[in-house]
Amino acid sequence: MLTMKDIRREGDPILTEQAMEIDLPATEEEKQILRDMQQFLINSQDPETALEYELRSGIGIAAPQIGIGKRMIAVHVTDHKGTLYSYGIMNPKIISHSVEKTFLDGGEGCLSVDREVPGAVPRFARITVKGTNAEGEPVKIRLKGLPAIVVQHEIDHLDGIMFYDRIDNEEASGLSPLNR
Ligand code: UDB
Ligand code: ZN
Repeated sequence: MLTMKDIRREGDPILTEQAMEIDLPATEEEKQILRDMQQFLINSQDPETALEYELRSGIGIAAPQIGIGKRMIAVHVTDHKGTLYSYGIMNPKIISHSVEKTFLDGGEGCLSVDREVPGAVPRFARITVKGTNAEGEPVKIRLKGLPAIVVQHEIDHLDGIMFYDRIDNEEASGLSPLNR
């Protein structure tokens, strides 16, 4: 079972590296890692399990965060209407997105970051994502709102990008290069 001690923290080089595409069909080991990531999110959202193992309540996780430089993400998140969006995706790719941007009020945090970093993180309001699930089936998912933000945050981890790299901070040092 994955716990917080498996989570790589800020400063670990794997969090700033590009993750590798997964050769398909995925190996049984790769599929199991994806299921373990999904189970971590479920466990972390279960009040009793979270308390027992001191888990932060996670809504998404990317393989580099557990030390695996491969393109896999898991999300397990409920939107404002109470609909559950639960996916494990290999080689996720945003194939289209809105021009409109959105951001979380109160900014973003990260399981790999043990401090608060204030500031709005611009994200596409709507995305379409393609990839392959843990069963090896192709998936194509349209998302908006919080689930869309989570998927963008997780795909950024596969590209070595942290949420604070996208904060537009005009006062300190001009716009972040990622927003230009
Ligand atoms: C999270 N959770 O899981 F807007 F009901 C964060 C942590 C780091 C605070 C645990 C979170 O933002 N929960 C949340 C947000 C809402 C409404 C709500 C619950 N992550 C996952 C992560 O670090 N993955 O790499 C950070 C999120 C920030 C934006 C999307 C992912
Ligand atoms: Zn994160």
